[in-house]
Amino acid sequence: MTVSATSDIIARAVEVLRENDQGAYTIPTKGLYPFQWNWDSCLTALGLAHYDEARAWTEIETLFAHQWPDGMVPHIVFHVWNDGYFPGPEVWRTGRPTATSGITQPAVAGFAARRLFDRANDKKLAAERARALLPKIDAWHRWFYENRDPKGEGLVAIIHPWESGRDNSIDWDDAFERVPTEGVEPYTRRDTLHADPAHRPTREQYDRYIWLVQHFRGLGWDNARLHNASPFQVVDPGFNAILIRAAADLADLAETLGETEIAAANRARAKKGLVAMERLWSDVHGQYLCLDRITGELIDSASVGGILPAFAAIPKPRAAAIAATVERLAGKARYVVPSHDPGDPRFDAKRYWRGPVWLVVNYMISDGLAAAGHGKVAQRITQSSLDLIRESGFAEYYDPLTGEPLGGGRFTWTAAMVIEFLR
Ligand code: 9WN
Repeated sequence: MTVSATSDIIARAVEVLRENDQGAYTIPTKGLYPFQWNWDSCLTALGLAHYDEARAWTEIETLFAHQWPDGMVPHIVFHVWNDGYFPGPEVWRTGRPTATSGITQPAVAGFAARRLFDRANDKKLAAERARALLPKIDAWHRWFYENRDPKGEGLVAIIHPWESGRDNSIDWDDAFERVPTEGVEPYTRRDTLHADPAHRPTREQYDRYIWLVQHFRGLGWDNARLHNASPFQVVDPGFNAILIRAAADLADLAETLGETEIAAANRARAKKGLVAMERLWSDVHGQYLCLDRITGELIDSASVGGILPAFAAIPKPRAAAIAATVERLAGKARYVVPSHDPGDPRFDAKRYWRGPVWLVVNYMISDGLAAAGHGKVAQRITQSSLDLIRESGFAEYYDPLTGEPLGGGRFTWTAAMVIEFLR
């Protein structure tokens, strides 16, 4: 790409970020998602840092200002009233001073904080802001292992598909069958007003999402009880790998800042998690798989959640096998990395997390593969991502076969990732 083409795309990406900036936090996109989302914000901070380092730190600080007393960082913060999204605060009813949801999302904050710090031009500012965030991110990591790994196995479970960030992935289908739909209070979806219903989760899936919310609400959002009381407990390799990478990054950052206790605790979490991840490996698929904690069985579903662990310091042969898997996928889809293997009959090129390409996931996979020495495959992922932007703009997700833009438009984290890819 020429220098002027690159600076033109960056300028357009910055425009998207500014458009969705609410001052101290950024919304994912107007209309569809009018609040602050957890992992969106942390990844968005990387894009913000490109033109305003202080504002980038604020993005993560605002999220952590709404951390729960037990350490959990909620997946949505409802800063201001807006009836454009369902389920809103009146459904969650978590009783927080500023309304929040009651579940969490992938723990990218530790990774983002370290990356912001490493790249900072203003090291004094970065050290100050990072030092204040360290104990908060550490408390979140501790929360995960205390509340979502009750037997101390080194792997945490999600108790709601929304926690994974990959809402309607094929990974959840079988486990989701156990979630009833009786007693779900009547509701009206808002997402289908903003995006094509054929590209969104189904009505039946929404019933189950809401059943779980009502169930947890009935337990007073007491995290000490929710894991064991949930009919849905899935150990997702992508989710765990992000937490492991974040723990390792937080350990490095803490060491640099002389916070040795935080460093040691996170180093230990990452080490234990990496060993435990081996249980999720599948030679047949050349990637990791989810584990259904209730049945104790691996879930036969080759989704991008099992490729995402390239983001963590997994063993070299595992990274090599994942690189080969991505190359294999590149033979089946014009744009990588599809969120599900197109060879699987359950693959759906346009429906949200059942096939489409998402740039945030591409970013994490290519970052990990590059670090593991698979620069060519990482480059291929970057190229696909940039081709999608050039051809289809800053969409929420894209059809991996045609490149068609899908879901919400003018999307914040897509724009932030483009800035990252072009660095
Ligand atoms: C539920 C905001 C979020 C992302 C998720 C994505 C989608 C929400 C929804 O949008 O989820 O959290 O209502 O569909 O799946 O990854 O964080 O962009």
